[in-house]
Amino acid sequence: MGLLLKNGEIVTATERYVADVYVEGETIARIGQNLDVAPGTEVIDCTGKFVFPGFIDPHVHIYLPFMGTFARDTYRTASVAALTGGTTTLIEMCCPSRGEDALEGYKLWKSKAEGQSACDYTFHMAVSRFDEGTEAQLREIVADGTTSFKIFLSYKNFFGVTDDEMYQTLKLAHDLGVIVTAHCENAELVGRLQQKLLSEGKTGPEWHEPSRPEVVEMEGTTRFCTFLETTGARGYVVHLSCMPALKAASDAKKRGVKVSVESVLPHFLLDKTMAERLGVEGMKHVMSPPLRQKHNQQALWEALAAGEVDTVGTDHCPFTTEQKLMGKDAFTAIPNGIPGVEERVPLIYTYGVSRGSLGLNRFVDALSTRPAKLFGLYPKKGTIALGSDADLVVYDPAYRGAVSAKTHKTNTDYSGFEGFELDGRPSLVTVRGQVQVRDGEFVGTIGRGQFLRRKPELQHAD
Ligand code: DUC
Ligand code: ZN
Ligand code: ZN
Ligand code: ZN
Repeated sequence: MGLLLKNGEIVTATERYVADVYVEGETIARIGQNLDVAPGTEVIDCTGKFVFPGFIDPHVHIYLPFMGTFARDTYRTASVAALTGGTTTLIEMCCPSRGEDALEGYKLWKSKAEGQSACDYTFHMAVSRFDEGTEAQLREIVADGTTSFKIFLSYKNFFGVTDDEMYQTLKLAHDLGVIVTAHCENAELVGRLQQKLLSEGKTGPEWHEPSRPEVVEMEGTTRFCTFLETTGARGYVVHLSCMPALKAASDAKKRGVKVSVESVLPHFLLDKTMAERLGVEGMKHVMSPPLRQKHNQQALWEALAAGEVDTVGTDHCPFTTEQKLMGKDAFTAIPNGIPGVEERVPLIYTYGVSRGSLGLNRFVDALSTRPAKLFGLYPKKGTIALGSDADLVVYDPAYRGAVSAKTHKTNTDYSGFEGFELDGRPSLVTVRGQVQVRDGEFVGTIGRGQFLRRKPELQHAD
């Protein structure tokens, strides 16, 4: 039985037009005016609403042992939260630590998602160490369809790689046609600054940002781009938060380095003063790179509109108030992370599109189409076209609401965006043709989500 989304305004990265979309099975079968459909077809009236391609969050953490604890979501909670917020594909960071075996870690991460996800998913494979066995393992992981890597230039004791390991990872990635995503902060400088601040008795969450200042991120970004240039690999800077780092990436792009830039939801809307709030209120706003001075926000919105920031992810990483309190005696022990997978689409719509600083096409591009293109999912995902997966978001711009931890689906007792207004919400969401969200509520099936096997991109021979 088919599904007809009738008379909505279809928005892709390049187009806007009113039409009907007919879904047959898992894919988009017809697009046109006043489509005739067989009896028994479910017809949804989308008049006055937008129809967007399913949104893709290119950066989430779900299963994550980190800083002596675990991030709180499971695939069940994270995928329901994602779908409620219009995200139909998750790209999770698969992050075995330096001491662990990469292939074992990969299997473990996959097992956490298997049969548990309500939306589709895939992984960026973290390379936390590079030794004799690594290349063969990574080749196996790429052959399984995971065609993007992740490296951390920070978090020395958990996942961080040395410069030489970064070189080897990028060289292999170039040979395999794999893109490498990178957390760009200088680990040695962060370590030294943390020690210095703690020795001065500066232990509160307000010292988190000064321990990872903008120059530390600029250095990491510059170094990553230098290594990309040297190896010819394709790269992607994750969660870029400030202007000096953006300049480093943009300068590299201009000289031909194949680098793309992601910024994440918190850096568009939250600022440093939130982590300076007293006690646990401050701790709730600790993530890395840290929330910055407010002037960066306007600049990030402008860079997003101009396409200098390519994508918007979340770095979704949920911890509870109790977990945050692990850092009550030292900011270095606060689990880093702010959840946002549920709020990314409606908040970027509200504070970008609705307030006039972001066009609708670019909104779809940054939150769906470009992640799909960069990570080998396009045109199966990331657009509304004949033959594409019927991952569709009917967005009701007339809805008015606000973010609240009381009603959110993420498994935390607080929201970093508490009280933020929402102009509109996804009213209906489909995953490969199946309605998973109706009237803003999850009505779907856990286990509907599939692991997405991707292909490497071998376009050049150098
Ligand atoms: N930053 C966070 O805030 N959390 C997870 C990992 C990261 O890089
Ligand atoms: Zn990171
Ligand atoms: Zn992350
Ligand atoms: Zn090349």
